[in-house]
Amino acid sequence: MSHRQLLSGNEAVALGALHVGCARGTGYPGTPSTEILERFDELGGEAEWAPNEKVAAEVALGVAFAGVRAMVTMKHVGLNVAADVLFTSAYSGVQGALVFVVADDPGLASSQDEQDTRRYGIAAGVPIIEPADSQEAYDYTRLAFTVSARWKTPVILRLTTRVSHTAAMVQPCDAAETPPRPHFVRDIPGRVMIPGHARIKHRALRSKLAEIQKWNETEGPNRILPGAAAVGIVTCGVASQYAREAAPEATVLKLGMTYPLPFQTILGFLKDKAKRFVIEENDPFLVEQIRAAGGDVPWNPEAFRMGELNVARVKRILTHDASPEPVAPRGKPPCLCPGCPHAYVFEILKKHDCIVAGDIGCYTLAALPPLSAMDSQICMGASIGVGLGLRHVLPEAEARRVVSVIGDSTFLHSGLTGVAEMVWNPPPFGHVLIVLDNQTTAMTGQQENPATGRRLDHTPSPRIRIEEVIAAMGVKNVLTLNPVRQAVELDAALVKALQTNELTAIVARQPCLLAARQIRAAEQPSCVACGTGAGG
Ligand SMILES: Cc1ncc(C[n+]2csc(CCOP(=O)(O)OP(=O)(O)O)c2C)c(N)n1
Ligand code: SF4
Repeated sequence: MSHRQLLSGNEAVALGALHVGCARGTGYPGTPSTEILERFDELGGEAEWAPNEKVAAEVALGVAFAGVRAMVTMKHVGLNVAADVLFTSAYSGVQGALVFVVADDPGLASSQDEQDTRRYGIAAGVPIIEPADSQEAYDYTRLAFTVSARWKTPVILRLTTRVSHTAAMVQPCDAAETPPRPHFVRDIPGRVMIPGHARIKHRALRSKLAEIQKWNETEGPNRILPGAAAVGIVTCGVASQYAREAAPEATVLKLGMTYPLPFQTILGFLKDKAKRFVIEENDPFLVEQIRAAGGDVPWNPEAFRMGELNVARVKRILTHDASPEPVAPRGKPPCLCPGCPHAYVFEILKKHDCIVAGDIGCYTLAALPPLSAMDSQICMGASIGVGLGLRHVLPEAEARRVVSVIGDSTFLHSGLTGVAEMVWNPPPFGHVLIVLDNQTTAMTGQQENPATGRRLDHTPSPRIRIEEVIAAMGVKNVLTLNPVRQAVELDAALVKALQTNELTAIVARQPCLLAARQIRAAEQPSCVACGTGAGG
């Protein structure tokens, strides 16, 4: 008998994927999903960070086309980047199995929006499975692979922050599955999605979904937790835990597969209940569908669509308590670490009153006081396009102050096409791009990226030189400067660039303070091993 283990939901997903014979895990870091692939690697699984979520999903799809099992991990906004792959892979289907593990962030603990991944499942026609705790994260990961392999379709395993990060006991299965052997079977009409093929595959997808729905009615991971007949709660994911604690007397229908929904089961459950509720985190995804199917369930007040739920908030829903919710005490605002190399760059940008089209990373904290030196941040890679847009239309004096600022990981995630735009459609007064290369993906916990020269497990890989790529794409003036030791030169270079009508890119390279030791150790292991310190 395997030992019970204390695991976070993310760790349980990694273990489940390993035990079900997942041949490769791919992904791009993003809270709250990041630890899944790191754990999968530690457990001996084949894992890689890809430059972005779209590429990660494409690699995983290729693995699944080879007849074996693949998972791709990301945070909710990552699925926006990978959405093109999601939608069409639902048509092509897979030969082996493909699970999109997507972690939502209700309450925006660490994200730029609060979107609900389940909308993607319904839009793309991809089944969704939602665990409520670590045991289910383990079990449902296995189930997601099984459903994917059986119906040859991608499946979304939707996690939320509390499920991903809360640790609970997990009883793993005794027998790990023997993975299938990779083998390519040609299927041109099935995988080349020209319109003639795609029309047929769309019909096939709808038939598959109808079959999966039937299966979900009878064999799906849905449970009725008995209680008093008067109150019926339909729920899923972590919200089911809060619902049970808030109303221990209620009868609960806990749904494990939330698309396609088992409507007969749900309507049958609701039939004899005097009071009916739907408790779910984020959007009214279940409510909308149940009402559309004829279920008489109330809308919850709009306030409960935002933020995480908890037992107290669920009690409010159940008692129709519309009084103002207590305001949580304000925590200490986050800030750049003292001595962070990013701060040196933003001091200079602030000094020259630059209009900064910013991006996502640790450096986004420069938008907050005391620096207050970033003017926009929308999504990964947007700094370059937004900066160019501003430069195109602002009056000269303002246009010349616009600078796009992006981190190294973000640049390789989705900045390259911004540079293509900059070279292709340059604004009349040129543009200035600053890449903050701190040689790590600091914000999500120091993951490697294609410019660090190391892979997910920190072993060496070819390194992409950002300045060489930018120069090769046609930017005329490309400089690399150390923002800490060459702050004066950086200041002068910026002033000069703002005055020309040319394109300038400055790579500001200095390791993140917190990652510097590991970077030195990885680059000069012998110095660290002998205790003299890197470069000493
Ligand atoms: C589409 C998408 N994927 C992932 C994330 C999570 N995320 C935010 S910033 C970031 C990368 C930050 O690295 P870098 O640009 O090198 O800046 P640093 O934090 O090192 O300063 C990641 C992975 C996100 N916000 N959006
Ligand atoms: S973790 Fe690194 S990049 Fe982030 S604020 Fe601290 S020093 Fe700067």
